[in-house]
Amino acid sequence: MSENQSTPKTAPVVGIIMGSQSDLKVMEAASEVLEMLQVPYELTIVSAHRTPHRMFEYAEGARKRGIKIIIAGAGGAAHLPGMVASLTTLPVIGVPVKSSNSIDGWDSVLSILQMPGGIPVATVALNGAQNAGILAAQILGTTDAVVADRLEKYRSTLKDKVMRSAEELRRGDRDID
Ligand code: RP5
Repeated sequence: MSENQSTPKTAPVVGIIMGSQSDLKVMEAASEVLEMLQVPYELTIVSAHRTPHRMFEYAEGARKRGIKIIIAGAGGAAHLPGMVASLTTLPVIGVPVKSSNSIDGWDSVLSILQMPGGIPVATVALNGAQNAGILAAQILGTTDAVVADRLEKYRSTLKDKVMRSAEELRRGDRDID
């Protein structure tokens, strides 16, 4: 299966898939964080309901193609992450998307979260694609010291930002809208 591979140019180790083009505005947060951490990924659309055979092909072929972790996002009757998890022993991170066919987002969350014993999906928050990307990098970081180091640096930037905001507040530099 040929996939739309984004930067960086080396072979992808994370597969980002989503049920519809309409999920992209949420799911691109996962690709942005992987780009920042220089983790090669691929990104494509695989619908559990509209392209079930493509889903089988993707999930069953992913490991052979060098993918180590799959991030799968879907909304409403969000069966993609769970079904992909049932077809591979690669770790699957599920992103519930609040989509056009979601009632309130809980439908997406529960469809992905409540997996039966034996077939786990690591479910992040509603629209939590950024954390899905970070979690994928953290899993890679268990065996890749370079990625682990980039994650440490990223964490430092988060801490620095909080400390800067706290200092601005202390000095009374707070913006008032
Ligand atoms: C799900 O249905 C997709 O993951 C998407 O979140 C939702 C709506 O899809 P579209 O009708 O916008 O294509 O399968």
